[in-house]
Amino acid sequence: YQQRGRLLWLTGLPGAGKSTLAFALERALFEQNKLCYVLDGDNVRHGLNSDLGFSEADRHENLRRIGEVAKLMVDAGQIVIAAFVSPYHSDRDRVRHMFAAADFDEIHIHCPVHICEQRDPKGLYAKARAGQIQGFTGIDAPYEAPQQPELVINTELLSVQEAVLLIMETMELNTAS
Ligand code: GGZ
Repeated sequence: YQQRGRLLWLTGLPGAGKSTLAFALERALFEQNKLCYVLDGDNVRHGLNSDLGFSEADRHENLRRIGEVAKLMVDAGQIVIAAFVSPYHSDRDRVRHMFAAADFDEIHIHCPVHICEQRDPKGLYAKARAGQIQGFTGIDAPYEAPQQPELVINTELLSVQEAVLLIMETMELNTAS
């Protein structure tokens, strides 16, 4: 079995399409017999990080732990796809610096906030607007867009299929190793 472990870090607003793309990418990689695994809020925040909320400090700790888990999985040879809002430069850069440059790619899943709010797949923007959730990213908590990501995917313009192909090509995931 030959595979280089690496981390693909998807960052973006809630509703931008991170998890959708992460799982579509995972499927495409499985089809090439690559070992990969998606880390996202649904499998991390309910277990490992169930003690954490969405304060700035808790987000830092959430992403610190995720970085450490991803590091172990990459060491074990996995392609890890991490899909987290990860709104602060500092957290993303800290994770970046845990990896060799060739093993880490930051992908900005970009979508204008008004489109994310229209999509509102979990109804959380509506709750934030109604004051039922405080500190919601994009409404009353900051999102610091990446300044030098390896790739920007605009999900307002690209289909899921187009986005997956662009990631696969840019990150050279179509090759055998
Ligand atoms: C942002 C929140 C919040 C607040 C709950 N702010 O669309 P979703 O639902 O599935 O994605 C969001 C997810 C964000 O968790 P992360 O672990 O990715 O965040 S971070 O990287 O900032 O630690 C959203 C939901 O959890 N959610 N409350 N206040 N997103």
